[in-house]
Parts: sequence; C-alpha cells; structure tokens
Amino acid sequence: MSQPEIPTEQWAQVVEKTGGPVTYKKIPVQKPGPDEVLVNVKYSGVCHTDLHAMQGDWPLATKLPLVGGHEGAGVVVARGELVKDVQIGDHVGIKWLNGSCLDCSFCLQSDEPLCPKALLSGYTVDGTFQQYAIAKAAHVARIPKSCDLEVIAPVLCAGITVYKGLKESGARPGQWVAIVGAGGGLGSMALQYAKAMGLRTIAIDGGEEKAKSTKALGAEAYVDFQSSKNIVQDVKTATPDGLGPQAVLLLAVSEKPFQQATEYVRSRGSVVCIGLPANAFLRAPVFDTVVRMINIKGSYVGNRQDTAEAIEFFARGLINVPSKTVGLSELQNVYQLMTEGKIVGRYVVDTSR
Ligand code: 8ID
Ligand code: ZN
Repeated sequence: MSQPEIPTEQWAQVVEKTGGPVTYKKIPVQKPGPDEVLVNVKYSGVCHTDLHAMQGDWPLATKLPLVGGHEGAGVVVARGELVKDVQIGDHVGIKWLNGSCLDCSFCLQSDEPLCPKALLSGYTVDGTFQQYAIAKAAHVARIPKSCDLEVIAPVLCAGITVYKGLKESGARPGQWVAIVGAGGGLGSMALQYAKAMGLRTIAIDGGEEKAKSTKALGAEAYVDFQSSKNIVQDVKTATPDGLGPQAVLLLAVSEKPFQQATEYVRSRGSVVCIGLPANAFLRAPVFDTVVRMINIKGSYVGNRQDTAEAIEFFARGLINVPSKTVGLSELQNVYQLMTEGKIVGRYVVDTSR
C-alpha cells in the first residue's frame, strides 16, 4: 500500500487554560514514537469526561494546552518502527486508555485501566479533537472495516464503559438493571448493551424527550427524577415483585443519585458507580448495606478484551444508538448544550469541518 500523504499542520480544538473555552485553530501534526501509531481521526464522540477535563472538575491535573477527545475513530496513516501488527490503512479507535506499561501487576492481570503509568487520551496526552492523533499501538481498538466510523465512535468510551459496568454488576439475563442518567451518552449505550445481554432496564433521567428516547432504546420503565414524588418507590415498583432491580448503573453527573441508589437496589444487588460528578461523595447506611448484603463498587472504562467484545456487539448490529454529527469547529456549542443537560444521546464531531 502506498504511503498516505500526511500534512504538517491540521485543525484541532485546543483547551489553552482550565475552564476553557476551546479554541479552534491549526496546530502541528506530531510524529509517532517507536511503539505508536498516527491515526487520521475521522469522527470523535464527545463524552462528558471531555467537559470535566476542560473545567478541571477532578483531583487530577490535565496537560495544558490540551487537545481533548477519547472516542476517536479513524485510519492508521503512520507507525513507529517497533509496530508490527497494526498496518497502515487499518481502521482503529483511540479510546480513553491511550497506553499503559503492560508490565505492572495490573496490566499483567488485564486490569490495564488501573496501571499507575496509564496515559489518558484527551487528558494526560492529546486526544481526538484533532485530525491526526497518536496512540500506543498495543492499545488502539481494532475496528472491522464493515463498521461505519461515524456511528461506532461513541462505542470507544461510552460503549466499552457501560458494557464493562454491566459485566461488573453481575446481573444475569432476565434480571433488572436501573440505568441512572439513561438519556445521556453512556446511558443510551447502556440500554442497548443491557438489552443485547438479555437484561431488563429501568431508565432514570429527566424530561419527556428522554422518556421517549430511552423507551425507543429498550427501557421497559422510565422514572423521571425531575417530576417523581418518590424515586425510590417508583424504581422498586417498576420491577414485577416490587423488590427493586438487581443492579444499578450510576451514570449521572450529579451527586444525589449516588446517595440514593442503595435505597432502591434489591437486597444482594450491586450499585455500580461510573459517572464522575465533581466533588461528589457516596453515602449509604451501614445497617442496610450489611443486612441487605448490598455490593457498592466502581467501574472504570474497560481493558482491551472488553473493548474487543464491546465492538463485536456493535459489529453484529446489536447496538443502535442514534447520534448527532456536527463539525469539529462546533465543539464549544456541544459543551454548552451538555452543560445545560440538553443532550439526548451522543454528539459526534466530524474532523473534516
Ligand atoms: O470509566 C468511567 N467510569 C467513565 C467513562 C466515561 C464517562 C465515566 N464517565 C463519566 C463522565 O465523566 C460523566 O461524569 O460518566 C458520566 C456520564 O457521562 P455522559 O454519559 O457522557 O454524560 P451525559 O451525556 O451528559 O449524560 C448524563 C445524564 O445524566 C442525567 C442527565 O440528564 C444526562 O442525561 N442526570 C443528571 I445530570 N442528574 C440525574 C439524576 N439525578 C440524571 N439522571 C438521573 N437522575
Ligand atoms: Zn468518555
């Protein structure tokens, strides 16, 4: 295959200072290191994490200036001299976990996201809100050529993360899972993965539009956190025996549901924390947690195997989450809508405009 032409400059959205906004401008195209690939990013999903990064919401500093983005789908255009099994022209995804040491006790046990030397796309290294992005070859997601890059982009964080979270919940086919924040990016994916895994879902979010979108994605019940007079009761009665769902996936970007989930989860059920609201704390009564044998845990993206499995569900046609595509130049508008809680599902940016 002939070598693709790589420009020296490209369009990118850059966070110059914490708090933002992003600046759309031209920056140099970087060269991949020996174990890295250069990917011509075609599309990138916009995750709430990107907004947290720009706002400095978390107790972990980002690089600055920063190119955000970690749901990038594109084509490999260059590779370092040590890279053997990723070819020029391959379709790949750049995900949150840009690289890890592959040698620590976590990496060796396939808990790569826990690697102390993990590189995070769009956070500690530049991400996918640019036309050419770099990732460690060992960590790029392999995307079959049959998959549409525009549609698969959100799978690379939202899809992998919720698929992993559902596995971590221990819920089995036929059991119930409450998806908190079900109308958002991760939530929409969670409804589809849950359905594909034979799980039954209760969607929790706010407003009529999200009621409609979550039902279309497979939710059997909807609880509106904005209008419900008793969320705990409403969630419990959504299950046929009134004892509540076997698992709860917390994907919301607010603290309240993190304080509430143990009240409606079924005894012996799992509460899986995934959303990362700023400065938030978990709270649960010790008595209930003990005598109802409640399992509270965190779940953080996924490893390379989770990635391959999540992509396989998509490639089989089981994950159909509508997304909205706008030009990369419009990223700041997407952040504005996200801040106002107005996004249903996921926005994707097209790096060519
Ligand atoms: O690996 C991880 N743990 C991981 C991976 C990716 C993303 C964690 N995240 C985190 C993000 O950083 C963010 O904090 O998951 C969270 C959700 O990301 P998102 O899905 O990209 O955000 P969104 O599209 O804005 O959706 C959030 C939804 O929560 C709803 C909103 O209405 C929105 O639909 N919501 C809120 I805010 N408060 C709610 C409440 N009290 C609520 N839904 C139910 N109850
Ligand atoms: Zn993300």
